[in-house]
Amino acid sequence: MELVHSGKIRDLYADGPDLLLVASDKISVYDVVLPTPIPGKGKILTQLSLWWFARLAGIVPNHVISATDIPPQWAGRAVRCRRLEMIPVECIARGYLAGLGLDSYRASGSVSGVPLPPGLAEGSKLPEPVFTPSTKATSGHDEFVTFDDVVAELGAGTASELRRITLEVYQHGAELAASRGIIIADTKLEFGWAPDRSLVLADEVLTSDSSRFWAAEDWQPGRPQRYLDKQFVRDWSSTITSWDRRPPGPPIPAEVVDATRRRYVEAYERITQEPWPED
Ligand code: PZK
Repeated sequence: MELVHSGKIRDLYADGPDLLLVASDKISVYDVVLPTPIPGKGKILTQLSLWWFARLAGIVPNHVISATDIPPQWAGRAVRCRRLEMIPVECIARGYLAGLGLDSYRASGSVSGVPLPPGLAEGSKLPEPVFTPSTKATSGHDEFVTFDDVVAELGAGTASELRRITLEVYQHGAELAASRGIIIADTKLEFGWAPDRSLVLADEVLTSDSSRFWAAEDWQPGRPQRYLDKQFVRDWSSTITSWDRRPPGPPIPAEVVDATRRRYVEAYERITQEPWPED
C-alpha cells in the first residue's frame, strides 16, 4: 500500500480510491515522540474516535467507510476512509483556557480575534465555548486566524458552517464527557469536502491526541492541569533533568508505560461506558 503521508503518531495510506488512517502506539510529550511505545494506545484511540464518529453522525457526516475492512497487521488501529478534499483550516473549539489559547489570551486578551473577559487564569472555564481556527504555518507550528480570515479563504457560507458544526460537536462531546468525569478542554477538528461539496468530518475526533482531556475531579484553575492520560509520562520526564525536551526523548520505564496505558483504558471506559475488550 502506498504511504501518502507520515505523521509523528499516525500514517496515511492509499488503497485504491480509499485512504487508511493508521494509528501507532507512539506517544509524544512536549511535542517530542518518545522512543518507547504505549502498547494498545493506537487501538484505544482509534476505537474511541470510531465511537464518537457514530455518536456524532446526527450532527455531521464523517469520512469512515469501515473499521473492519483493514489489513490484519493494522486490525483495530486503522480506519478505512473516503478521500476528501481537505479544508486547510484547523477547526478548534475551546471551552477552557490552556496551551496556545492561554498564550494568546495573555498577549492580547483574545484568541483568533475573539475577545475574552479579563481575569481568566490558566485552566479557566470560558463563559461559552469559542471557535478559534488556526492554520499550519510554514514554520510547522499552528497559527491562530480570525473568523474573517476563514471567510476570506473559504467564503462566508463555509466559514459559518465550519464554526457551527465545530461548536456543536464540541458542545455535545464535552457535555457527554463531563457527565462521565472528563473535561474536554478543547478539541481540534478537520473537515473535507465530498465530491458533492458537502462538508465531512475527517481525521480523528475527540481523542486525547486531538483534544485536552482533564480528570474533572482534579480540575483547578490557576495552574497547569493534569492530563488524564499523559500525566505520568510528563511527570516522569520532568524528573529527567538531563533531557532538554528536544528529540530524541528518553526511554520510558515499564511502570510509567503501564500506568499510562491504564489511563488510556480508563478514558475509553469512562467515556464509552464499555469495558476495553483487551484489558
Ligand atoms: C488527510 N491528513 C492528516 C492524518 C497523517 C496525516 N479523509 C481524508 N481525505 C483526504 N485527506 C485526508 C483525509 C483524512 N483524514 C488527513 N492529511 C490528509 C493526517 C493522519 C496521519 F499522516
